[in-house]
Parts: sequence; structure tokens; C-alpha cells
Amino acid sequence: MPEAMVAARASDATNSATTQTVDVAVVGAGFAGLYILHRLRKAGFSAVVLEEGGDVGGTWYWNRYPGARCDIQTIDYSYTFDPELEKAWTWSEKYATQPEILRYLGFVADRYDLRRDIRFGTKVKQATWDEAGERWQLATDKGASVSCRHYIMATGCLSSPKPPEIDGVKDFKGEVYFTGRWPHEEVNLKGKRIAVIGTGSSGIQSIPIIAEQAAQLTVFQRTPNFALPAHNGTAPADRKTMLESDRAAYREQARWSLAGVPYPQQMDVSWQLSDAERRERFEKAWAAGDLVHILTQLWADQAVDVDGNKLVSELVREKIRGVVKDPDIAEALSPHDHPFGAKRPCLDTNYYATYNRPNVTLVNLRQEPIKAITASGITTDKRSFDVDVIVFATGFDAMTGAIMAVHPITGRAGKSLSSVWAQGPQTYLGLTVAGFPNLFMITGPGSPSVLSNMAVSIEQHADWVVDRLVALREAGFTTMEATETAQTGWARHMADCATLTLHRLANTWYTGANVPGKARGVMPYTGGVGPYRSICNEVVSGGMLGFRLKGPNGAEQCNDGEVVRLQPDVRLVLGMLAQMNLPPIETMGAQGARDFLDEFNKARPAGRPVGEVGEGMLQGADGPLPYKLYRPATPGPHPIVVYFHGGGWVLGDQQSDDPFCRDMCRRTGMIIVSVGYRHAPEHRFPAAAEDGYAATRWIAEHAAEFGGKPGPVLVAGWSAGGNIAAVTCQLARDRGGPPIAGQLLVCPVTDCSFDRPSYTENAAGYFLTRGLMFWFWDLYCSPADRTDPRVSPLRGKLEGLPPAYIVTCEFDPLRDEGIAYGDALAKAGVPVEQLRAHGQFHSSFTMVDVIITGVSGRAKMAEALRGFAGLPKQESERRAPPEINVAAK
Ligand code: NA7
Repeated sequence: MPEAMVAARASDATNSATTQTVDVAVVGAGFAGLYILHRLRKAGFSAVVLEEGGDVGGTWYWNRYPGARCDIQTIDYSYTFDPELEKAWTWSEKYATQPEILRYLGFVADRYDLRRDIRFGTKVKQATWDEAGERWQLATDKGASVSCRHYIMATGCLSSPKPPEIDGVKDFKGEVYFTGRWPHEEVNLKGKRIAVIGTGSSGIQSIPIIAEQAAQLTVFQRTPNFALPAHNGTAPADRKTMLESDRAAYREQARWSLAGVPYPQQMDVSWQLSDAERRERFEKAWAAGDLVHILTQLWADQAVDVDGNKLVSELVREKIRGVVKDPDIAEALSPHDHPFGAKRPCLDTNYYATYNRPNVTLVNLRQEPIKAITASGITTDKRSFDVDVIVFATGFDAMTGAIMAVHPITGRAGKSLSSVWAQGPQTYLGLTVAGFPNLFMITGPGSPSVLSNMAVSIEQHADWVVDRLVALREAGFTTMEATETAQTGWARHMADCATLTLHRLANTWYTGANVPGKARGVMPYTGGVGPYRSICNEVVSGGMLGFRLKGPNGAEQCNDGEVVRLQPDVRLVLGMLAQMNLPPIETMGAQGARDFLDEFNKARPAGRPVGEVGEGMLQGADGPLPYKLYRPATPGPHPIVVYFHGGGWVLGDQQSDDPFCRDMCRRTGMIIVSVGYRHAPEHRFPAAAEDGYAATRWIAEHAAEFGGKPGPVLVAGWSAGGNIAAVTCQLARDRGGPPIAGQLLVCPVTDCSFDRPSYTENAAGYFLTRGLMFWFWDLYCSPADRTDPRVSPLRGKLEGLPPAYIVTCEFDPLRDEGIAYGDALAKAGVPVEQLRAHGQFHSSFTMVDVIITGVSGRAKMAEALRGFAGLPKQESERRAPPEINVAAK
């Protein structure tokens, strides 16, 4: 629509000098602003949208550079709120161009007559919370100021271009363009000498087109990026058919998916697939030309594990080498500094092939940084390039820049948003900020936003906000504000989620690393669109958990708290278990429970490869016992860890903790011997304890036959196995050996008391229940024997025991007795370290490759074992991700 017509149809209030009073003011008339205005109107709120641009479109209004397109398939990158709208619009391409997306947004604005409430060409200069009036007061650069009850930032995540940060831009005599602020009039690049700085999406989309027009194109690349061919054209038939066969189901699936596009969760892990299988999957993804496909559908560990990711990265690099003829240029274009997907990969059309053109030069700024921009061009510390045009494709001050650059926002007690966010954005759900009542952000930092299909996330946010405003109005409240508790809890949950993916390992605009001086941290929510949606719903069903609502005459409601305390993957696993509606294990009978466990274990990912796995028999307290041995691939001899599995002295066997044993073997570089000790009710107390001790002695005596290092062994165990390991240490001390160098106790049973708070707090809902523990105790040990240190080691003598590493989990009935054992050992002078893992449950650490957030804890356990054995520390990011998910004491 021509600008004059837009102006004519824009809000009447534009030129008025008086204050415009509305229920809700919205900043931004892009995808988010348009939908929210539509919803607000339908809900009966008076609203105005303030938009700096001359028309609707938001980021699509400004980003008009050659080749600009969306990178989510357009059938997914569309509004879904109105089936009639979906029928009324047909996209012409798989990935629409910027002009087509802009036409679509104009079409939507016309269809719902939205422009009459949008003030174009209007920038908000200042927003201040008026405490007494309980309203936001907005000053604008044009026309009336605005007074509104609620203030919604629909400013987009990538709308504030960052400055070039290169000296001399002002001295350049030629033409300068920014991809993020491309002129509306035609730019003639034909026959010119052009420099493009930046190789993110904008650079990669525009470079092939600019190369066709330019006499000479020089690309200045600081960091190579992964790109895959878009294979643009008409929308792929399979996706189209899927959508058209059941539109509602397709859309609903997208809403509950991880990335906002309906793809299933991939379950196969990379090491379960052969090279040929992996290649086949990769080629299929490459041919699909779809970011979400290649980012999620190869193998389950591609985005969460460095090793799983390296396989994809190498396959992409192979493709680059296949296209780019000059091997040095191919190498310069190949990313090595970040995992695939940790930085947003790009969709391209002939990007790599462009470097085969004679008129294109790549300058690798890692080898020759830009020194300055001069009157005639660009100088690196090796050469000078005379150019007519410089195109800055240097990106955005993402996510926070768009909100903060609009104006100073001053909330309760005169606090400004920029001061509150000085160390990085603090939000509750990415939607609200404590201290800023009635302020909402659409797809703000702390929400899935840029890690999702924005269209889906925008609709979810807009719906959530408008529904809340309606509920607030109905309940007679006037303000709504996040509490500090909720916000702090969300920050912790965000950090927990950030350990799940590899985004933390790359310097990107996701983490604020692209803007000098900006606080670092993964800004978008990495837990996924579906999980996020269910959390937002839980906030509501939990009585607006974490919000303070206030109304006239002192009316107030505050259900304070944190919405998620579990680790994100623990939450998913427990949710799935709850859905299975399993009968309590203790009602199955011992054999029934064992059969159940066998079945249950079949569904878990197989453990990772180790050097060698063997089986054999050893001598227990009353006859032979089976064992399973895990040997590292490195040459021996290795220290030996004697391992006792979990299962309440009733369930499990020498291979039931197979993935955990493999993991410990790989991480420690030691031999793990998992002992199949006798079980109750067939063999009651003290059979398991005596077997544990006897097996340890036997293994120590036969260490050389196992390929073990002579000298002390180590013991380790989980749950009841932790109990056996602890007891073994006491018995070894009292019975003259064998020497034990250290004990790793993971969620151990240490005492027969059920009175500690963790037994009540976590009595049900976390798989190991109080009822199940009662059953285990009853089957194993009569009440009269329970205070015997061979089953309640906490009650034994603790002096002179080997050093210990004790792991406890927040949501475990056994938590407090594990902590008590650690404290008591320390008091008795035993060197002890405790890992108190927050958000984890009893089975977290043995569910290897299911509970990804357990990696950091297992890395620490392995380090502890290596320390006990006198081995040096290991250096690897894979082994020890940052400490943000585990609170160690
Ligand atoms: P990006 O992805 O942030 O890319 C910006 C590029 O510019 C990137 O290659 C940067 O290198 C480079 N850059 C930034 N500043 C400089 C300076 N000072 N010198 C040299 N090179 C520089 O922005 P885009 O606009 O391409 O894409 C943003 C998103 O829009 C995209 O991910 C899609 O979601 C759509 P660096 O990597 O920082 O070393």
C-alpha cells in the first residue's frame, strides 16, 4: 500500500496534542503487533499500536535487502488463528520473499481493518509507570502522548541493527547500506565494486544476488557459518498434503512440538546408527532444504552432545568442500569454532558456489582483520580494497536491543529496565519483568522466540497475554506483576535448560556475544515450544503462580512460587511416566517387578561403546555370583571400580545399570566390575551386604586377572547399591581389607529412619516413592535388624573410612539420609565431597542419555573417582559442562 494511503487510514489521533487514553498500547506493527491488536479488539479493549515504520511489517518492513526471505517454510510461518484467513491466502513459494511476506501482513491488516488503530511513523520516546494512576504514560516523538493501563512490547527480536563497530565508516565516500535498514527505493548495484561485511543469514542470502550484479564483490568474513541449500520452489508436496489433510491437527502438533514445526522427536542416538545410516539421514535432510528438519531429525544427540554434533558438522563441511573449487577458500568457509546449530545455520541459494565466480573474493578476517574504513574502501592489516559500495550485513542487537532501544522504560520506584537488565535480561517466562507491572513482551528474552517458528510463538504469547488481561478485568484486578521469586526461579530454569543444548558453546547473537560489552548468557528459552506452552498454562492453572494481582480497595492475590523446579528433562520423563499410569511397583510382587523393570529398561537408549565388555563369575559370600566387566579402550592396567547396582536389594542385576557403568568407564578410563549380588526376598539381610564385601575382596585379590592395577580398588553404587558400597567400606576397614581408595555413593540408602523431610516432601510423584521404599525394606530386612550398620551404615562407626563422594538429588526420598551420611563422615574426619543436585530425581544420574542434565554430575563423579585413584584431572568440555545445573556443596 502506498505510504500516502497508509497515512490517510492511520489513526486519527496521530496529530492530536492531547493524551490518547487507551486500555492497551502496543509497540510494533509486525507479526506480533498485528495479531495482538486483533485479539485486543475482539476482547473489547481499546488499543493503539505505535509503529516507527511507515507501514505494517515490523522486521519485514525494514529488511528489504536483495534475497531476503524467511527461513522457516512459509506454510508454517503464517498465522493460524483464523482458518478463513488460511484459506484466503496462498503462498507462492516454499520460502517466501520479503515482498511477499510484507504483502501478506498488509493483507492481514486490511482484512481485519487494523490500520485505523496504528500510528505509523511514531516512536515511543519514554515510558513511565504511574504508580498512583496505575497506568503507563508514554511520550512519543510525534502526536499525542499515550496513557494506557497495559503496555505491550511487540518489538521483535531482530529489529535493532547493531552499529558497524569499525573505525572510519563516516569517511567512506561511496554508498553505505545496512541489510537491516535497506532503502525502500531501488538500489543499483550493477557494475559496481561492492564489499559485504558479515556472513550471517542476511549476508548469505544477499551475497549470491549481489555477486551477479557487481563488477567485483569482496566478502569480509569474520566467522564462517553453516548453510544448507533452501531448494526453494513450490511448497514440498509432503508437507502440503500433511497440512491440508488435517489443518487443525497439523497446527496443533506444531504448537506442542519442540520448535513450532510439526516434526516428531528423534529417538535414535548417533552411535546406534552405522556410518551409512547416518549418511543416508543426512543426505535426506540436505535434500529437504529445511532448517528444522536438519536441526532435529538426524539423531537424538545431534543438538545436545558434542560427539553427536561433530558428526553432522563434518558432513556439512564435506558438502562445502564438494562445492567450492579452491580448497583454501573451502576451508576458510568451513566453520570449526561452533557446533552445528549452536549458531543459527542459514538457508542459501548458491551461496558456496558463488565463491567459484571470478568476480568474488573472500577475505578471512581471522587472518587479516579490518583496520579501518577509508574514503575509498576497506583496509585490512594486509591489503586495501577500493570499493564503491559497502553493505553491512552485521546483524542486530538481538532480543533485548529491540526492547531497550525504543525508549527508556521506567517501572515501579523509578527503576529503569536498562539498569535491571544490566547483567542480562531478567524475566518471568520471557513475558514479564518484576518491578514493571502491566508490561508485557511478546517473544521476549526467556521465551522460545528465535529458537522456534516465530509465528507459533507469537500467537501463543499474544493469546496468553490477552487471555490474562480478560481474566484480570473479570476478576476486578487492575495490575499484574511477576514476583521476584518467580523471576529468580525462571532464571534458574533457563540456566538448567541451557545446559541441555550446545548453544552455550558458541559466540552468537543468541548469547549476546555479537555486541561488544553486552552481558552474556543464552537468551532464548531452550526447553522447547511445547514444554514452554505447558508451563505457561500451569502458571494459570496454578492460580497465576508467581504473579501479584492487585485491584481497587486493597484487593490482592499472590500465589508466589517457582513454576518449574525440576530439571527440564526430568520434568519430561516424569510427565511421560505419569501419563503411562503405571501400577505401583510394590503391588507387582518381586518377580512381577523384576519383569517390569526388564521391560522398562528395554526402552532406554543403549549405553555407549567402551573398549570391551565381558562377563564372568566371582566368589560371593555364599557361592558364585555373576559379574559384568567394562574395560576402557586405552591400554591398561587400569584401576578397578567395584560397582553395585540399584533396585532396593530386590530388583536389578549386574547389567541393569549398564548405560551408567559404560558412562563411568568412558569418563574415568577405569575398569568397572558390576556385581550381581543376591537379592531379597529370596536372600534377606545380610546377604546383599556380605556379597558386596566378599565380591570386593575377591576382585581385589584377582585384580591382575581383570587387567586391573595392583593396589586398592574403589567402590561405587547407586541407591541400594550405594548402601552396599558404603557398608563394604565399613566391613573392609573392620575385617582387615581389602584396601579401598574411595567410595562413590549415588543416592544411597544409609539409614532405616523414614522421618527425614525428604521422605515426606518426595513421598510420591518422583518414581521412587515412600511406599516402594517401605516395600524394599520389608522384603530385605526385618525391623529388628534395621539398625545394624550393615544395612544402616549411618549408624556404624565412621572413622577411618575411605574418602567419599556422595551424590544426592533434590526430589528423592533418600536425599536427606545421603546428606546426613556425608555430614557424618565429614564429622568423623573422612574426606568427603557432596554433590547436591538440584531439580534431579532418584534415577536421574543412571538414566544416561535420557536425563541430559545429569551429564555435569556424572562428569564430577568420574573426576572424583579418578582423584581417589590418583589419576590426573581430565580436560574436556564434553565431560564437564558449566556448573549451572548442579548445586554442589
Ligand atoms: P547475524 O547472523 O548476526 O550475522 C552478522 C554477521 O556479521 C556475522 O557473520 C558477524 O560475524 C558479522 N559481523 C558483525 N559485526 C562485525 C564486525 N564488526 N566486523 C566483521 N564482521 C562482523 O545477522 P544477520 O542479519 O545475518 O541474521 C540475523 C538473523 O536474521 C538470522 O540468524 C536469521 O534468524 C534471520 P560473527 O559471527 O559475529 O563473527
